[in-house]
Amino acid sequence: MAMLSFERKYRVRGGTLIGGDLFDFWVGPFYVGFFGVLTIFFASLGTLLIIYGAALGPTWNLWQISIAPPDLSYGLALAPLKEGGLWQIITICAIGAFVSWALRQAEIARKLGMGLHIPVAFGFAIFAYITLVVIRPFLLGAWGHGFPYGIISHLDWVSNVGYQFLHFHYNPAHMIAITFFFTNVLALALHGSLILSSTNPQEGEMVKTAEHEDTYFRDAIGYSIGTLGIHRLGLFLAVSAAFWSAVCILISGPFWTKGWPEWWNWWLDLPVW
Ligand code: 07D
Ligand code: 07D
Ligand code: U10
Repeated sequence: MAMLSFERKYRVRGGTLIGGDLFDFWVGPFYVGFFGVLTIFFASLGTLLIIYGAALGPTWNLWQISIAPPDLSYGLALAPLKEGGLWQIITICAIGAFVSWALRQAEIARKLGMGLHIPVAFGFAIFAYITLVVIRPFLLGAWGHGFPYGIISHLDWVSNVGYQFLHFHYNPAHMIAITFFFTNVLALALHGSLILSSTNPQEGEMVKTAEHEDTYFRDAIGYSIGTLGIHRLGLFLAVSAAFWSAVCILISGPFWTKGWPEWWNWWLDLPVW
């Protein structure tokens, strides 16, 4: 109830980036806005095209449905619909939907007078996706380097591309990205457990304060990053994971064509030996 009355109070005009008052309304709980309409348009068109692609294909098995990018021989040209053209239009729809979603996040944040942290953070995920299906294929000279849109087929793509570089674990940016992912999990586990341990006490016990939380970590590891700091750290870890993921695939091909284990020869080649 508190939530509903708060929403009523803050459901005010303004904050839109484009379209003025035209789309400045809600449908049920959802804020619409110009970018909400655009999201629905791109997401619906993209989904319908995937369904159309599935109807053309050999299977209705959800796990096996796959919309492949064009053959490498098409280079950076447009391909016929049934030979990768669908993939190209679906890619445009996906980027359109993701970017519109980010801009809708920005409009909602502006309405509420909040910071733009959420759309900026989502921007890193969009950047990773665009790296995979636009920037890297463009640098390699063919849309065929993008990944296919299918649940199992996109896993095959990851494995194949990994083995093209012999042993993808030796990719230094992949190492950094994985370390950020793992650190992010550790940080969320520590934070989630700390908050529950202090704010969800047994019956009859008092809810503890930020001082308890700080003291816990000072006692345990000599330092507390603080209640605001842990959220800054979490955001940094998460966007860094996405950023270094984008870097690790961007350099694979366009900037390094041999196996990744060989990259480490610079160490053996140091003149000090
Ligand atoms: C929990 C938020 C909810 C989102 C969900 C995903 C769809 C796709 C479409 C049938 C954390 C909704 C899924 C709308 C249906 C069709 C055409 C987010 C949460 C529940 N992957 N991937 C998955 C995507 C890439 C990889 C699962 C998307 C890269 C590996 C799901 C993209 C590489 C594994 C999925 C994308 C890669 C997966 C669970 C886009 C490197 C798994 C995702 C747009 C990043 C895991 C069968 C999840 C799995 C898995 C979706 C890109 C690798 C189907 C939308 C090319 C190794 N991926 N993925 O929970 O079980 O995300 O696969 O870039 O093991 Mg993938
Ligand atoms: C791209 C998703 C963007 C999503 C968006 C939103 C919807 C809406 C709607 C739910 C980036 C989509 C939203 C569709 C849904 C509703 C309503 C996120 C993206 C915009 N790897 N590897 C990574 C590990 C190996 C290889 C990244 C680990 C092998 C290749 C990450 C291991 C080989 C590529 C990572 C491991 C190999 C990667 C993925 C372990 C295979 C990439 C995370 C423990 C033999 C990919 C940018 C990511 C990459 C990538 C982790 C193993 C190959 C760091 C932990 C050795 C080819 N791997 N990997 O990028 O960097 O998320 O992509 O062994 O391309 Mg790897
Ligand atoms: C955090 C937090 C915190 C909180 C929090 C949270 C982080 C301490 C205060 C939030 C965290 C959680 C709630 C935890 C769980 C979250 C996750 C694990 C993340 C993953 C999330 C999901 C899997 C859910 C995904 C759901 C989504 C994206 C919603 C889908 C909604 C829509 C598609 C509608 C969007 C509305 C728009 C664009 C505006 C326009 C709307 C309309 C016109 C009306 C609706 C019209 C339709 C539905 C048309 C149909 C078309 C569609 C759906 C497109 C597809 C087409 C098809 C044909 C299928 O720190 O603080 O607490 O809570």
